[in-house]
Amino acid sequence: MRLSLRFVLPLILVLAGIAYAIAPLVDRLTVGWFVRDLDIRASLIVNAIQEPLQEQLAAGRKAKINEFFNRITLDERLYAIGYCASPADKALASRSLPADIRCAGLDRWEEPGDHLLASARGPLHVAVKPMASEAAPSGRLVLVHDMSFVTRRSEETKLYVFYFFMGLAIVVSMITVIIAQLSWRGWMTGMRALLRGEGLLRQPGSGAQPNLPGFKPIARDLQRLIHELEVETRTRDEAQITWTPESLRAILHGELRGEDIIVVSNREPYIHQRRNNRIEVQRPASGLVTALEPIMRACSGTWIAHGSGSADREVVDKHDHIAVPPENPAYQIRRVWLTAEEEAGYYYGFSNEGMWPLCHIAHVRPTFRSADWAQYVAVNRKFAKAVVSEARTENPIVLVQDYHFALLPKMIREELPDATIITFWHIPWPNPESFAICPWRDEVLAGMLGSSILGFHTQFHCNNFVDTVDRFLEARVDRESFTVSFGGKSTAVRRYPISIAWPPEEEMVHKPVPDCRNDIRKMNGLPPEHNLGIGVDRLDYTKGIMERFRAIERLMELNPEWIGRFTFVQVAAPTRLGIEEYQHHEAQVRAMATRINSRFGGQGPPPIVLKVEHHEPREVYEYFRAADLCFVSSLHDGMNLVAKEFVAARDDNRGVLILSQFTGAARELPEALIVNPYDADQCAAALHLALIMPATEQRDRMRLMRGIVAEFNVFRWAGRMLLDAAAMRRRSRLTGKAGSSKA
Ligand code: GDG
Repeated sequence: MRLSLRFVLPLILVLAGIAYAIAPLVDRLTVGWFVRDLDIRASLIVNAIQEPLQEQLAAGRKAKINEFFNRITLDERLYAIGYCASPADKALASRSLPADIRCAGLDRWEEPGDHLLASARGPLHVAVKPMASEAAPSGRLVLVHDMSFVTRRSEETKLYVFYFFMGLAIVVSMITVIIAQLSWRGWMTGMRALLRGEGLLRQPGSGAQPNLPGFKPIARDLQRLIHELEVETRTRDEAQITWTPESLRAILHGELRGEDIIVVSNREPYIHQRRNNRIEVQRPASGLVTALEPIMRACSGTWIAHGSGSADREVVDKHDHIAVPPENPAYQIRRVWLTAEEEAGYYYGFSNEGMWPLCHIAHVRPTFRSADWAQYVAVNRKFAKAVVSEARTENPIVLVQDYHFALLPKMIREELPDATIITFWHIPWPNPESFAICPWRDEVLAGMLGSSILGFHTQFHCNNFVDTVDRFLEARVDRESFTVSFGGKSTAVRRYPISIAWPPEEEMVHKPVPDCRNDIRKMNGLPPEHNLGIGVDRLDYTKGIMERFRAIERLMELNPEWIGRFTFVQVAAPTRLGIEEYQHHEAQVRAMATRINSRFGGQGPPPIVLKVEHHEPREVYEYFRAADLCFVSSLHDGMNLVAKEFVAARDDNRGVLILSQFTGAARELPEALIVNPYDADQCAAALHLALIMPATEQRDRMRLMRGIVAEFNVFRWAGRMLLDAAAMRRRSRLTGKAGSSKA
């Protein structure tokens, strides 16, 4: 309809203009025709009355002649008639002859021209005709015709011309609009389908999508071209951008028009704890928080998370908001309160006894309970409500974090169909056989597929996810574009390797490396030049801490020269203590450290210093800077940020990273000593190699790794997702649907 108006109105205006312009022309033409007719008519009248008039003139009956003329002018059109014998005479004429017409001035009416005379009655036409006969008295006849009928007809003609052009405009525009609409619809249907990457290439009958044969030859090429252009633009843009908080902000304000970002995660970035009548702010040990906190500082917005601190309720406003970071607020946390039952079922139960072991190959069996599942569903619903209440527009950008919220994307999509939902899965995704263990596997998958974009750290995990969907759901999987269409929506499955902020905060690295080395050694009762290794992890069985200790033990066995000369400090942040498996694991780790220390620690410093307590990030960095090596031995890890943090901390280009091949980070940091944590001998050899590695080799390896972490920092991670979200929103506007495109 809008299209029709946009087309018809200008057309009508143009044609009205044309009609307006040609009306005077038509007018002049018709007047010309009528004047010629009146001239002919005048000649006819003269011929007709000539004889009787001459008889009367010859008889000298002037009164009769006037009477005769008055009779003739009863004719509707002949207004007046007169006879002039010579220019000096007075005219014999009907009563109606205008005073302006006198015998003396008849010559003027014989000259070429329209011969029009204005009068109160309207325009008059004056024709002067000589009497033709030579025998009888000569002279000239003046015939005055009433032209008002010509004016009337001319007006009517103008009106007809105007109506004609209007009618023509309407008919032409209607025909054009109908034709345009038909072909436009066809094109739009084709283009939309094409831009959604579907439909046109399928055979008739294979689905509900239109099959437009006209597009077939170009569809695949066009689709590929769009994809390539997108990838190329993204790659070029990505490579050209120096990824900083500022560039991220620029994307947010440019590409995403300053949209608000809502992050949802279980763990909050700042926890308020009451200790000895004081409220302390703690930064939790969490890779997710480490990665997302600088993003939120750059982007502002709202971070929705479980308020788990003992003093959390005391510090929020009446909307459960608190501005953070405390020293320099940049964004707000919206705290969601959970009951003990909810936390037990949703967090400890389904998330950490079910999903966590399900997704990690760490040989711990997942435990699934229906009561936990019920709480998981309820808590996901609770967070969905929080998202809706925090959304300021109908199409916010929501970043859903991790396996605690597999159902959340679908729940948000139901309430905010136009939202752009980016879900990031921070842990690995298992193969379909392993995932099949989950009794609610279909619900979990359907929930995740409410996302517009679903991100994993590695392509391997993306592949596993797509294979799982393909195996268990009635979904369409496109392996070329890596999208899954399910329930009328499509989800892009993408690889976004996470990272850390670069450069690291000044506060983390301002203490010089020699000072860190001295202070940390002194603090742990170690000699100044003692060889030091570091491990920093949550006390989680997936981190391979026991395998790490086993490798240290093996090092002492194979290379006893390190006994008393090498100590490994393990910073182990307590985690998930409500779960039996974790309590058991902690006990095993403690026992193992004690056993190894008693075996090799007799003659001096112990091989292992185990610190099961929370450390602030600044202290963690001090350990990184003090150490000769860092050992990351995860049995399975989505990425592992500790490895990247160690690299970031070493601005002196020293230190060796030993890294498990089962971490996502191992794909990005091949200059680390890559090991299989299950192979104690290999790990012991790597420890030995690290301890004897020349400074030059350490520097070469560290420089390369620092280059990678600097370039692929966390701002790039978030920026890539937001750029993809922006492209998706642009594409959705084009195809007429935001958030997630219709399948
Ligand atoms: C998940 C995935 C993925 C450790 N101890 C303390 C402490 N930390 C910090 C480290 C690091 C973070 O915690 C741990 O990050 P990771 O990446 O190693 O591991 P997860 O917590 O399991 O994270 C993982 C990550 O999500 C991001 O996607 O890489 O694969 O499992 O920043 O420094 N921090 C503090 N005190 C400690 O005692 N403050």
